[in-house]
Amino acid sequence: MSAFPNVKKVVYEGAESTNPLAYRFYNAEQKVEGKTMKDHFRFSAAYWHTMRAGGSDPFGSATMVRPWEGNVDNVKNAQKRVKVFFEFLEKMQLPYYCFHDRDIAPEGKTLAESNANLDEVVKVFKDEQARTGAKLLWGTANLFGNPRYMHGAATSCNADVFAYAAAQVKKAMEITKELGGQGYTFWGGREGYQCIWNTNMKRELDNLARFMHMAVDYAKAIGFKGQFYFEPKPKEPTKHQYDFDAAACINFLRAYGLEKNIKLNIETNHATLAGHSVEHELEYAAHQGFLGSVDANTGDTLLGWDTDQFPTNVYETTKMMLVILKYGGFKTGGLNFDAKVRRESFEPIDLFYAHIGGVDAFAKGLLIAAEMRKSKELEKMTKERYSSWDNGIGAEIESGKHDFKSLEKYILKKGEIEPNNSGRQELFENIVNRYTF
Ligand code: XLS
Ligand code: NI
Ligand code: NI
Repeated sequence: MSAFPNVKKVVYEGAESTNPLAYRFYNAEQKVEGKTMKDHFRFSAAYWHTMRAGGSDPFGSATMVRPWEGNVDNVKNAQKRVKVFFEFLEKMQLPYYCFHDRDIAPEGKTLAESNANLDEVVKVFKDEQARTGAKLLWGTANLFGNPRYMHGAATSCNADVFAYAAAQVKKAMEITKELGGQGYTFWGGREGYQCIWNTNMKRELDNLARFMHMAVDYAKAIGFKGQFYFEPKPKEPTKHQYDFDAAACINFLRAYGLEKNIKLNIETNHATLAGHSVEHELEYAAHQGFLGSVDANTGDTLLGWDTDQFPTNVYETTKMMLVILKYGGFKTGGLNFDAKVRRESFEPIDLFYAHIGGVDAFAKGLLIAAEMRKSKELEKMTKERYSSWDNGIGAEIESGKHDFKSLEKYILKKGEIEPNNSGRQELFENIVNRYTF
């Protein structure tokens, strides 16, 4: 029984193709810089959006028509949904997926019931993984949906809530391990605050770190070898999320001794909400040694919230791929489409169009980035811009031979100086366009 009887496997047909259900640039086995496209991207679909987003918004209820959904969200219905998802992954040639515990199985009346529901559904995931070869990129726990998490989870003012969250993450890590998951992600959910008057910020942050240390310890205890990720996001749902951006997350991890165990999962729309670009966040995380994985989506410049749209902007994907290539590509992470179709795009076929657009935007971005790297044109111009550091006084400073006193002496002797050559920003931009169009 197929959920998508009218869709055949989506394959590469080349740039000239006008088939809306084909890839124009993504050719899984094609090698770029010595590695297949499949291995460069490690594309993943997000269970929460692809299977669970109904299209509701603050003004109206769900719009999506999903013929495979039953009337009640019970274990049987959840199991049926898993099969639909894997058919989708297969037809799209997506090798990975990600989930929250509560996306895949209904929450029960007690934790024990929720865990039992998970076990029943995980069985089907295991079978479908074996059948299709698709793999779990990372798992996570939903520590924000249930009203018990209204004040946060690990940063809750209530110790019982912290304990509940710990128990929930324990189980989420167990099923992630059972499914051979390659990572586990912490996204802050409600880890932040709305009002400073009623908030003990230090206590909340100390507890968040305590929580993550417990997770790291438990991974050791059960032999879970996957990579932990921390996902920055500056706002939504709380006014001040503690995981604001890459720099704030890295500071937190270092301050609490978690830097060896946790890397970052950078999301495009979260970067823009923080007032950064995604390439800034990627570059910042990567040069500090924290680039782990990417949640690929995009926001809308005219809307100020996390719209989680599919990425289609080739400029943006080119910039992202330039950073990812520069730092040697993904080791454990991948490109997870943390993106959903619009409320008005309510038919199942739209899930295909959306993911095809995202995949192809990245494939095209990779091809352009690789061309730019091959010619080294921009690299050379940037190197030239910093050339005063390559020898003479610059090289001496960088090798630690100077201090304020010796530099004063140097300048007194040298007299007035020239700042540098022109920054040539416009020329750089024109060169980028030459590769893009
Ligand atoms: C929400 C986050 C979330 C995480 C996983 O904005 O992006 O989807 O990726 O909890
Ligand atoms: Ni995300
Ligand atoms: Ni998001």
